Amino acid sequence: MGYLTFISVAILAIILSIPTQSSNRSKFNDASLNSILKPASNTSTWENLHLWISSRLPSKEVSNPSFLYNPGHKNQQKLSSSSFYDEAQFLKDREQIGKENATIVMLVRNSELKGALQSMRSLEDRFNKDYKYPWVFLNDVPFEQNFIDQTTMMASGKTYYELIPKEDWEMPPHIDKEKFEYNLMNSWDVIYGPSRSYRNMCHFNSGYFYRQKRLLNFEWYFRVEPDVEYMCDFQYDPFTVLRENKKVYGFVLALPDYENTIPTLWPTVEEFIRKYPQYLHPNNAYDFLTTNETDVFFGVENPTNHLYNMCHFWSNFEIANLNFFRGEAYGAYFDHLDKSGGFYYERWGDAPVHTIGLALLLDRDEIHHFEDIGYYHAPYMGCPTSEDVLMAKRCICRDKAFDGEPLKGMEVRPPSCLPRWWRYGSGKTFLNDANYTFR
Ligand SMILES: Nc1nc2c(ncn2[C@@H]2O[C@H](COP(=O)(O)OP(=O)(O)OP(=O)(O)O)[C@@H](O)[C@H]2O)c(=O)[nH]1
Ligand SMILES: *[C@@H]1O[C@H](CO)[C@@H](O)[C@H](O)[C@H]1NC(C)=O
Ligand SMILES: *[C@@H]1O[C@H](CO)[C@@H](O)[C@H](O)[C@H]1NC(C)=O
Ligand SMILES: *[C@@H]1O[C@H](CO)[C@@H](O)[C@H](O)[C@H]1NC(C)=O
Ligand SMILES: *[C@@H]1O[C@H](CO)[C@@H](O)[C@H](O)[C@H]1NC(C)=O
Ligand SMILES: *[C@@H]1O[C@H](CO)[C@@H](O)[C@H](O)[C@H]1NC(C)=O
Ligand SMILES: [Mg+2]
Repeated sequence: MGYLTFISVAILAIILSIPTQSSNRSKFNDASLNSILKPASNTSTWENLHLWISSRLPSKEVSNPSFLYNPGHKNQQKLSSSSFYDEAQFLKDREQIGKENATIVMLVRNSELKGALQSMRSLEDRFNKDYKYPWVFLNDVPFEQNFIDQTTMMASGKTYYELIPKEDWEMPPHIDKEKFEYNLMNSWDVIYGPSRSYRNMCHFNSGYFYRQKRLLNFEWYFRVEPDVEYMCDFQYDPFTVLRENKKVYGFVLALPDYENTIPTLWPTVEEFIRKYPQYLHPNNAYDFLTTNETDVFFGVENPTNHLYNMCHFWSNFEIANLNFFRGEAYGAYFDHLDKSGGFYYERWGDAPVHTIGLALLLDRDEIHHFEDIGYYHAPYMGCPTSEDVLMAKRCICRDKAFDGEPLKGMEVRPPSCLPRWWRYGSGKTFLNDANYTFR
């Protein structure tokens, strides 16, 4: 047995002996152990463990733990159905490899643990295991210990669990409660209309996620939802691609929204445009948002009685720069919308709100369509079409939705807005245009 192996095994024995002395996690004699297993709600399990372990182990072993579960290992403890998992497993090397000032972020409920794990597994396997970007989890109620434990184990990078302050989540005081209740009760025909929490969620995702304290530490975010799937290997760092190509926002799918969720959104946007013309970018994508044609989507009539054609980037997937949202222009835009009350009197989604803000306030060339990522959120999917790309990136594009319904790519089929983006947005371009010179 080599010297280093001996040390590792000795440390293993010490570590394993501590938790196994008791089957009740909340009853350790050592006060510091109790604090690890019942962390203060404002710190993550990972941070507590890291602090505790790093104060006891030589740094070499911490960065290269050799005590993960291995049935072939001589000193492996015996497992039984009542064995509690070994907290030392949290101790993998979570040092970030990716070079960007970036994090993955998921707003999620405790009840969505399984869906969260499935999305995490997919993104870790396809992308993040090679980069180890941290994960930030946001919730309007405290995360349960089980949620923290399982998602921390699924992550390759560090994990942070944040409680959203009440004033960032709940209805702002200027909303007329009676009008709100009345409209809520009378919105059965609106998708997610009668749900209070859905309105809080859309309001939060429109104007508050980027102000959360933990996210102030980062410049870039990758938004992830429970129950989504990434269907190709990334093979590159999308944060780097956006930064190097001077992009601010990246999307995969673009679709029209339901008219009855946002009856007064566009008139409110027009007020904003009149009031703050200085914030509009001269090379904006206004023409992507508006349609003065009767024939909009492959023969589908424009359903609206105003110029907005309902097209939006599907915001359950976003890779973007937080500083855009934290900037003066978006701030003025969000405040204007928020004051109108439409997030609560109607059921404005964060997708059209983000999209209109992006399309008006940015140079349209700062918005990037990721055509090669392969992404599924029920009921739609976007997947590469080139056979070469599909094979090189080991894509497995779904052909059935979770419910068994046939599923086809949503990029150019009705009612996709992507063709509009190519025509009126930033066009259909290749990032490495320089190498495609057609004569
Ligand atoms: N913490 C918390 N997260 C929420 C709440 N409501 C929604 N979310 C999260 O917000 C995101 C969007 O909610 P979804 O229910 O997926 O809404 P959606 O994508 O429009 O609709 P689906 O088709 O059901 O996916 C998801 O990441 C949810 O986990 C809530 O009340 N609390
Ligand atoms: C663990 O300890 C707590 C606090 O002392 C106690 O309430 C709980 O019943 C114990 N659980 C088991 C399984 O012994
Ligand atoms: C967590 O809360 C405790 C008291 O509740 C406080 O002393 C500590 O500074 C907080 N830690 C962080 C990282 O905010
Ligand atoms: C990351 O970005 C944030 C927000 O722009 C900034 O405050 C922070 O200093 C940056 N961190 C690093 C390491 O550059
Ligand atoms: C829309 O088209 C009609 C008829 O072509 C034209 O008169 C009108 O000015 C257009 N409106 C806008 C806002 O472009
Ligand atoms: C284009 O090709 C040249 C060499 O042929 C290479 O150095 C360069 O990195 C390529 N540019 C891009 C954006 O791929
Ligand atoms: Mg969703």
